[in-house]
Amino acid sequence: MRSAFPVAVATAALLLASAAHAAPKASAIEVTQAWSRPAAAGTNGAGFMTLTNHGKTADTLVSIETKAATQVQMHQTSMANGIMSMKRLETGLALAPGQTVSFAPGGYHLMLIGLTRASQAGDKLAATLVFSSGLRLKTAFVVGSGPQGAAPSPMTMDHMNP
Ligand SMILES: [Cu+2]
Repeated sequence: MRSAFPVAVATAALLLASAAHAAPKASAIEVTQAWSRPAAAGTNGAGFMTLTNHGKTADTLVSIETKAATQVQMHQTSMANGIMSMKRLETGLALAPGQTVSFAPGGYHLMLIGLTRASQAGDKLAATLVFSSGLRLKTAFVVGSGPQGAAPSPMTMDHMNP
C-alpha cells in the first residue's frame, strides 16, 4: 500500500487547513466605544476606546493598523504641577485578565499621526488592533461620537508641539 502515506499526509494537511479556517472563536478582548474627533487631513488626530479582557490570560495591545493615518502610536497624557505632557507607550498596553482600560481624553489615547484624509462627524475610521497573542481585532473609530461630541480638540493642538 504505497498510497497510504500520501493519503495520511493529505488528511493531515486538510485538518490543519480546516483548523486555520475555523470560525474565529469569540475574541477574549472586547473593544467598545471607539471614537475620534473631526480633523483636517494632514493633522494629527486622536482615537479613544474602551478595551476589556474577558479572557483568562493577559494580552498586550502592541500596534494599531489603519489607512486613516500614516502612523498610530499609543500615548499617555499626564498632569504634573499643572503641566500636561504625553509619553509614548513603547511596549504597548497590557491588559490583565478581567481588566478594562479606557482610552479617554486626559489619559491613554491613540495618536493618529498624519491623517490621510479629513474626517467629519459620522465618518468611521477603520482600524485593526494587533495584540501580542496574535489576536487582530477590527474596529472603527466613529468620528464625533465621544462624550464631547464634535467639539474641537484642544489635545490635537497639544500634539502639534510634542
Ligand atoms: Cu498623544
